[in-house]
Amino acid sequence: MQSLGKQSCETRPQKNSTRALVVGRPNVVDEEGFLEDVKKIIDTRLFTNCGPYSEQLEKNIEEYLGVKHCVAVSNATVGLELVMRALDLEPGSEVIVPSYTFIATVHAIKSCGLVPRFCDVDAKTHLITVDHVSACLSPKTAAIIGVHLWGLCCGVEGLTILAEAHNLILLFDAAHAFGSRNTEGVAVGNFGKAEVFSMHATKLFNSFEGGLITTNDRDFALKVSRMRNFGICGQDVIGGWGTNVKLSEVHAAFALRQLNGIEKLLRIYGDNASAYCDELKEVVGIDIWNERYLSHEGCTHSYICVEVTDDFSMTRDQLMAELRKESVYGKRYFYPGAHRCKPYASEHIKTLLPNTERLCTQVLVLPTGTCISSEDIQRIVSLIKQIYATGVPDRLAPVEIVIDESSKSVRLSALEQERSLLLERLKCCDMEIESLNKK
Ligand code: T4K
Repeated sequence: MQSLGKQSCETRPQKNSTRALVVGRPNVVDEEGFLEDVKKIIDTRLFTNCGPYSEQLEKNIEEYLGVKHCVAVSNATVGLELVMRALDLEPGSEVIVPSYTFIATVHAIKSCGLVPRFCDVDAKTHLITVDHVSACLSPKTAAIIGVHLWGLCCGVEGLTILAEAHNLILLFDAAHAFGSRNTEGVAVGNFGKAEVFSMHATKLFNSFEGGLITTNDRDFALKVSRMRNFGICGQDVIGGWGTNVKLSEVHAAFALRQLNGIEKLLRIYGDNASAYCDELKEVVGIDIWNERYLSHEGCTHSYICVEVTDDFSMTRDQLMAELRKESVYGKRYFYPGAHRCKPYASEHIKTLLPNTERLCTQVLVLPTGTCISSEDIQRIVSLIKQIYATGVPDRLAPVEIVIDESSKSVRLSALEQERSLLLERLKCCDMEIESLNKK
C-alpha cells in the first residue's frame, strides 16, 4: 500500500549523484541555540498551552512588525480559519479570493461554511487589485482575502477604501510575506482586520510548522486567542466555541531563534533575487517577476518566480522536466489554479480568469533560500540558458516529469480528473461558440 504521508510531496528529490536543488529547503539560523532551548523545554516540562516561549515569540513579533497583537497558532491554514470563524460571518456568504494562491487559502474559506468567489489577479504583480475585486462584488459578499504573493505587499490602500465603501471585512493571507512592507514602509501584519503568516518549514521565516495571526484590534485578538485554546478564558471557564490550534513550545523556540536572524535571512533572499535577475533578464522567453521589484525595498523575494512565455524554446512544463533531469526541482505554483481544483472545479467550469490561467501554465518557481549558494544559482541559470539553446521542436510533445514513485497513482488520478474537466470545459466553449455564431 502506498505510504499516505508521502502523497503530497511530488518533488521529493530523487537519489542522484548531483546535489538536488529544491524549492523550500528549510532555513536554520541557530541550531545550537535551539538545541539548548529544547533541553530547557524538556527540563521545565512546559511543552505547550501558550507557555513562555510562545508568549515571548508573540511579544517579539509585535515589536518587529510594529503591530499591536500577535496570536501564535499551529499553521497558517487554521489561522485563516480561526480568523474567519471569529468574524461570525453569515453562513453561505461569499469571500472574494484570488484563485492564484495556494489551495490552503481557499480551503480555509470552505471549512468555515463560506463560499469562495474567485477573482483574477494583475498580470504584472500577480496580486488582486481593486478592479479585479470590484468585478466580483455581489450582494452576498462579506469579505475579501488578499494574498501577498512572493513577498510583495498587495495594494492595501485601495483595497481598504474599497472594503470600507462596501462594508466588507478585509483580511490578508500573508503566508509568503513575513518581513514585507508596503510602499510607505509599513510592515505587512498591520493591514485589514487581521493578517495571517505561515511559519511552515519552507517559508523564509519558518518554524517546523506554525502560523501567526496579527491585528491591531484588541478585542478581536482576545477572541482569536481564546478560540485557539478551546475557548477557555479562565480556570474552568469556557467563554465560547474554540478549538485546539496552539503552537507548541518547541515550535515557538525555533521561531524565536529564526527571528533573531531575520535581517540576515532577508538579505540572502534579496541577494539571491538580484543574482537570478542579473543572469536571467536577457534570456528570451523568461520573464523574471522578481526583476520588477528589485528596487522595492518592501519586497522580500521570498520566492523566485519566472514566467516561461511563448518566446521560450519550450513550454514551462518541458523546461521543468528538463531541469528535473539535472536535479533542479522547480515548482509549478499554483497549478492548475484553485478554481480548477477539487472540490471547486465542477462549479467553475465556466469561470474564466485569463491572467490566472496564463500564470498557472507559465510560472515556474525556482530554488532560493539559505541552502542555495551563488554557485547553485549559476548552475540553474546556465542550465536554463543551455536548455533554451537546445530547445524542443514540438511544444505539444508529452512531458515526462520526474515524480516520486509513491506519488504515481495520486498523480495519475489527478491527471484523469484534469482531463475530464478540460473535456467538459471544451464542451462549454463549443456550445458558447455555436450560440454566438447563431446570433
Ligand atoms: N497561504 C499561502 C499563500 C501559502 O503558500 C500557504 C502554504 C498557506 C497559506 C498555508 O500555510 P501553512 O498552513 O502551511 O502554514 C508547500 C508547503 O507545504 C505550504 O506550506 C506552502 N504554502 C506551499 C507554497 O508549499 P508543497 O505541496 O509544495 O510542499 P512539498 O512537500 O512539495 O515541499 C516543497 C519543497 O520543499 C519540496 O521541494 C521539498 C522541500 N522541503 C519540504 C519540507 C516540508 C524540504 O526540503 N524540507 C521539508 O521539511 O507545499
